[in-house]
This record gives sequence, C-alpha cells and structure tokens, in this order.
Amino acid sequence: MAVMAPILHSDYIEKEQYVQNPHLDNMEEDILYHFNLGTKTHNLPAMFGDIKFVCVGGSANRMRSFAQFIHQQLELPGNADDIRDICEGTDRYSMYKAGPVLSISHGMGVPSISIMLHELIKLLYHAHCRDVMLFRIGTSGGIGLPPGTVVITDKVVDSFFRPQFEQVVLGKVITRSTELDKGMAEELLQCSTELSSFPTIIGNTMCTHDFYEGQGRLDGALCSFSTEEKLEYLKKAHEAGIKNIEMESTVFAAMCRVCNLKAAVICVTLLNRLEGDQISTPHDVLLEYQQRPQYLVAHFIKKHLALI
Ligand code: R2B
Ligand code: URA
Repeated sequence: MAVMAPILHSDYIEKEQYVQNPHLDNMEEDILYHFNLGTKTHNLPAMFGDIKFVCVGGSANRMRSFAQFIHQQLELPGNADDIRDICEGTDRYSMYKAGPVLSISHGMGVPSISIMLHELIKLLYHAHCRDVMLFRIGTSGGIGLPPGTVVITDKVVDSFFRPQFEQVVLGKVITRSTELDKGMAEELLQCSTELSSFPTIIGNTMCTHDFYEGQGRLDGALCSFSTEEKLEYLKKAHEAGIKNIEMESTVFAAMCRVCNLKAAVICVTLLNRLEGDQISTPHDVLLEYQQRPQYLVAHFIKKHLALI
C-alpha cells in the first residue's frame, strides 16, 4: 500500500471539479490527518479511484451497517461482515468501501462534518475520481410530520431561515449558498414512489448549531425561553416550508456546491417537534427509522448502476 504518489502537475487539470485551493499546488505531500491517510503513504487512486457514490452520516456504526447493506444489495463478492474500517488508525471518523460506494461517518455538528468534508473532497481529487455523487443520510426532528417520515431536502436553511452558510474566515464572515442538486432530489423522490414502503416528502431542512436551545428544546440543561416562544418559532419555521431540523446540512450543501459535487440530504424524522422534545420512541423502532434513508439511497444507486 505504501506507494509514493507525489502531487503531479497533470493532476491539476482535474482539479476544478473538486478542490478549490491554489495552495495545494505547492504541496509535495498531503496528509489527510483525520482519516489517517496521505498521498505519500497510500496509493489513493488505487484505493479510491472507482468511487462514484459517497454516503455520509453521523454515526460510525450506522455507516458500517450501511456499507454492509450496500455490499449485499450490489451483490459484491466476498463477505459483507469482513468490510474493514479504512480509517482504523484513528477514531475521529470511520470509512468503509463497498465497490463504488464509500460510506463515512462525520460525527455531530457543522465543525465535525466540515473537517471530514475537506479531507474527503481532497481524497476524491487525489484519487482522480470523476462524477461522484454525495448523500447525507441522517436523523432529524420533524415539524408537523408523523415520526418516521423521510425528508429529502429541497432548500437547506440556517436558524434564521436563510438558504446560506456563514463561516468566519480570518475574522470576517463569508457567506456561501446552500443550494443542493434538484435533479437528485427529484430522482430520490421517484425512488421512494417505487419503493412505496414509508412516507417520504421533499421539503426544506433547517440546520442548527445545537440540539437543545438551538432547536428550541425546553429539555436541555439550560433554557432561556418559554413554551409559547418555542412554539411560535417552530410554527414560523413550518410556515417557511421547513419540514425538519438537523445539524450538518448547511456546510454539507455549501462545500459540495463550491466544489462542484452533486449532493442530496435525506433525513428521517425521529419525532414531531410540535408535540415534544424528548426522543422516547423505542430503540428498535428508531433503528428501523434510520434504515429508511439507506433503503432510498441504495435504490437510487442500484438504478444508476443499472442493476434494477
Ligand atoms: C441529527 O442527529 C444528531 C443529533 O442527535 C445530529 O448529528 C443531527 O444532525
Ligand atoms: N437530530 C436532530 O438534530 N434533532 C432532532 O430533533 C432529532 C435528531
């Protein structure tokens, strides 16, 4: 595996599709620290050159199960249980490969997924991958929907209901659009019609920087607002077409867009936030809910590979 792969000038031709950073041109080696991978220590084109679909989600166990599920669905050779964590040298993120599908965990929140995406996008570039599609498969709190509903994101909005992601860079605020690929969202909705196994809708998704106060919960260690104020905020969100709330989609959409990667966000709702804050649904029901976005994406991938 220890094949030297210097960053060659010819690599730059393919760069526009993914990385957007002229400084990378001056680096002899790129260490993807949080993946425990690097351009001099690993032959990234040999390891990842065939990747066409990347699925990311918060939990390492869920992304391992997803890789095993995809392995079975694509009828790949070998035993799905033998799939190993490519990032086993670090416990920051987990990464599994099943044929042309990469499955990676990103932890919770914008900073965690953002670090992972920087290294993933550079990995795709160093591996010379082309025409890759990205999916975030996750969980969320629904607004006015029965728990278990799958929401395919139309617009990603921030806590002010704006379709943008703000990042502080060198002490200044940079604003990036959070527009996702419309075609992928429509195709995923079509997949849900074909599966017709669980309720699925297209709607707006709000991304917050906190699970408790930041999502208007009354049950955190701190709470600075009343029940009425909470409901007023959630109802305003509902009027703005927001169907669910989660914690990573703004930066996911923004980074994919800047780097010309087609991307979609598919999250299942675990509860209806107009009815409560605590997630009290039994564990086995929650597990089944979390498989729903996986089924949808597996169906999409199989269609794209002409397997169905
Ligand atoms: C959904 O679920 C997590 C919080 O429980 C967070 O990562 C998210 O976006
Ligand atoms: N994830 C969130 O971010 N919020 C919820 O309410 C449930 C899952």
